[in-house]
Amino acid sequence: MPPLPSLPGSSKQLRLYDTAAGSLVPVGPPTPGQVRMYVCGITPYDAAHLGHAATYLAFDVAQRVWRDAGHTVRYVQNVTDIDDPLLERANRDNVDWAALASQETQVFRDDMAALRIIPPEKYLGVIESMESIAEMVAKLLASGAAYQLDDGTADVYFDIKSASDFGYESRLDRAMMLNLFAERGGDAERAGKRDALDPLLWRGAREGEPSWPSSMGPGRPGWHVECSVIAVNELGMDIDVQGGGSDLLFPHHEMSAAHAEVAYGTHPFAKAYVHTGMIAWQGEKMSKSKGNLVFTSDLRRAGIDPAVIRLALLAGHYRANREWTEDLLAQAQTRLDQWRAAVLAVAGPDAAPVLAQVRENLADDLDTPGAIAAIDEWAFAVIADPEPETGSLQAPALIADTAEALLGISLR
Ligand code: 5CA
Ligand code: ZN
Repeated sequence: MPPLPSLPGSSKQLRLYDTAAGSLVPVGPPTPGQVRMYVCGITPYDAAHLGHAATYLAFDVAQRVWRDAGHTVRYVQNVTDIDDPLLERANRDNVDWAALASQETQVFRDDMAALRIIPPEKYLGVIESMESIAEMVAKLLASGAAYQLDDGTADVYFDIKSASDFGYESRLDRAMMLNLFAERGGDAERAGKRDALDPLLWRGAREGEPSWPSSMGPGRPGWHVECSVIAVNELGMDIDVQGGGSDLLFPHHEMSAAHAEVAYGTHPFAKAYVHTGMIAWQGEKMSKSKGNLVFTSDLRRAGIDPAVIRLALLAGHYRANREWTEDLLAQAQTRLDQWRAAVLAVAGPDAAPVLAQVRENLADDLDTPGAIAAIDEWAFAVIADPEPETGSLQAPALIADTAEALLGISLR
């Protein structure tokens, strides 16, 4: 748990862009209470890259705003510790898939800690949640919302027509859904499915693949159902935020919400569906499958202060698709040096308006560039006039606390 200084006053109600509504919506109660958030975790077949870091940072800033508003935050994340990409990588590299998963999960957790990301109360793996996942699939099967293929595989699919308002989260047309489904692991062409978009819920055991017992027969879960089960088991339905990168909107988040809504007969799965933009490098989305990656752990090993990485990523808005550059890192280093130098001053311009501005910016859909600009302005004023005749003696400490509590940047 990173240090979280308390600040005078409090943040106002956070507004975030909800993909399902297509607009900003208030998230969390208007007065101090509880916020429940589920964010999709990593598939640990490779080290975490800066795209992952950017996504978890966005939800970290949200959590900081909620805490500053006086809320308690219940936050859970899964770990996709069994899935096709993990098995494929383990096979390619001739390593044990379970060892690979636990090793990369540890690197990820260390990265998150170094970046001062407030950890979720639980990281839950698919394997440790297997019994509940199998129960959920069995329940969907028993209710007729899922069906088992009779081609000898015993694979189970979710019938998307059982979800009365399927598509409400992503609001895409069918052609677009089919495109994304094919691009992101779906099997539209599979014979025997009721609808090409029906997603896999349970994959019957295959030769050479790990499997777990269930009432459907031995096998392992499809991807989307793990997040429905882990989220609902830990946090219940009608959570405040389901979060992740924009690459998860369809089919993953749409399907996770639909599974849970159909299984529990209540609606919605989440009050707000929040999606971060994609970090690109060398012109293309950073992705494990493409291999154009900058790893957080490599930057750390090269001696780069994690606060610089954090500041570099926060310099862009979380919803914008944006390019990672060396320049971004250099600018963040300069900024951090300036901020650290400025808070060493004996006095500075009143910091209360800066805190108010940072809060205003962050409550407005996490405008971190705006919040950073507010602190820049204060720091430039101090650097321009380090020995002001009038100035607040409390200001440097309040600026340091503001940066630490709300942006996770330690200036001391
Ligand atoms: N385990 C699943 C979710 S259940 C998964 O998508 N894992 S992941 O390792 O591929 O991605 C973890 C998170 O990082 C997801 O929220 C994903 O949307 C996000 N992410 C992946 N690549 C990028 C990127 N280039 N920029 C921003 N976020 C990204
Ligand atoms: Zn997920």
